[in-house]
Amino acid sequence: MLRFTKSLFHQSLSSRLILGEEVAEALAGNKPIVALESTVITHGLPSPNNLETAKLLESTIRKENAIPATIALINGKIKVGLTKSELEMIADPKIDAIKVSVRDISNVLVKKVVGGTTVAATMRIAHACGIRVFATGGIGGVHRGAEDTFDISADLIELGQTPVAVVCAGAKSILDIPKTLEFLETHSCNVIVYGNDKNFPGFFTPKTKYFAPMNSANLKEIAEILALTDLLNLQQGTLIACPLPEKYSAVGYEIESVIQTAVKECKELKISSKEVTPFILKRVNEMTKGKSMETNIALLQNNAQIAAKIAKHYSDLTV
Ligand code: PSU
Repeated sequence: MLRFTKSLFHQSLSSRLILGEEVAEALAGNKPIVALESTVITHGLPSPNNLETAKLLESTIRKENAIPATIALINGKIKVGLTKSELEMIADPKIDAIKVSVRDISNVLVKKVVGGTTVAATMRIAHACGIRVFATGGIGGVHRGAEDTFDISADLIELGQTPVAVVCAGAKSILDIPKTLEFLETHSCNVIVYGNDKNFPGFFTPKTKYFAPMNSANLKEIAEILALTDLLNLQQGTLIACPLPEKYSAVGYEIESVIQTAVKECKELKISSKEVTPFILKRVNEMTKGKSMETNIALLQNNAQIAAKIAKHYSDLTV
């Protein structure tokens, strides 16, 4: 639901929104497709790990016989399904990409610069193209202290209104998880934990003490929920929260304590708004000597694989 006006749509949407060849073919043939965001490449991971991870996620999705569609803004165009050289370009720190949420899409297009799309912007663009499933690491949420700062990610607004399934590992404990879940509930986002219990995952930790309303260990059942959401025209996002695989969980709990230090530093340095998440990710990675990044990459890959399986079930159900 990119809300271009009608005249703008006729004049230039097709020249602004460029589908990669494979993505266009997959959409036409109702083949499984998984959207991927690009803020994680431009701002979430350091170079060269960012490019390696972007390629790894695409190949993980292909192994499951689905088509990856990495989304980014490049020189005035919205690109859905990047070429190898476009992927390399956005991953290059010299490009100095902008972090693009929905608010920023038009600005970055007019300026003809490079933008890494957040969960919110990626959802909006994926939906405009007809892509139902999207894989990422973690979502933005309600920041701690939001009662004073009002710092709430636009990801949550989008999750309330755009019918795209976001497969993630929950939200980091840099966020206020109970408030994030409350906000999602208020905005009618359907939150499902993948697995045998309802504990919402905390990104580096497989379980928090907070609960989602629903869990399912059956990916076909999750795809059925998506298809039913379409049928009933519910216009809501679905957040599919996948706990970090068990073998990484010990490290996950260790990283968790470091996060608390990084949050404190962030406050002391008065870092705010969209700079908060990139700052904390960088500091946590430094303090854990790269362990947080390894875990981050492992969970991104896990989510991409699960998303591809859901996309496959969904395309089987909607032929
Ligand atoms: N959480 C992570 N890594 C990330 C992000 C979140 O662990 O890279 C990115 C995602 O793109 C998410 C965005 O959509 O940060 C949220 O930013 P903000 O809180 O400024 O809306």
